[in-house]
Amino acid sequence: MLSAIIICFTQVMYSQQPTAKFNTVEIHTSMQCDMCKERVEKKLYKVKGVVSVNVNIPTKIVQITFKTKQTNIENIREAISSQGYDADHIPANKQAYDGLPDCCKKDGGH
Ligand SMILES: [Cu+2]
Repeated sequence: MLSAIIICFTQVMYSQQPTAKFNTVEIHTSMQCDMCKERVEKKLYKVKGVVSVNVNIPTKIVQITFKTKQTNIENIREAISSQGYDADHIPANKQAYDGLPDCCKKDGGH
């Protein structure tokens, strides 16, 4: 009886594996501060399929885990760009960038 339950459980695990594929990527951005971090995190968590977002401001790298069936890295880069930040080879959306506070811009008033 117990072994039957174990076999059943194992089969469920195996049958679910192909549908749940995740990918973790790192994207280089032009984020400057914690405000940028919040802005980008908020946006990325709205992207369907994104399961985790990890922003590192000192390195400006965002680590994102997503479901490969629901989204892809290009989509995610576009989402970052739409908030006014460069994402790897995709430049920041100009309108969004112009709307950022000065401290969040690349030359940041420094
Ligand atoms: Cu900022």
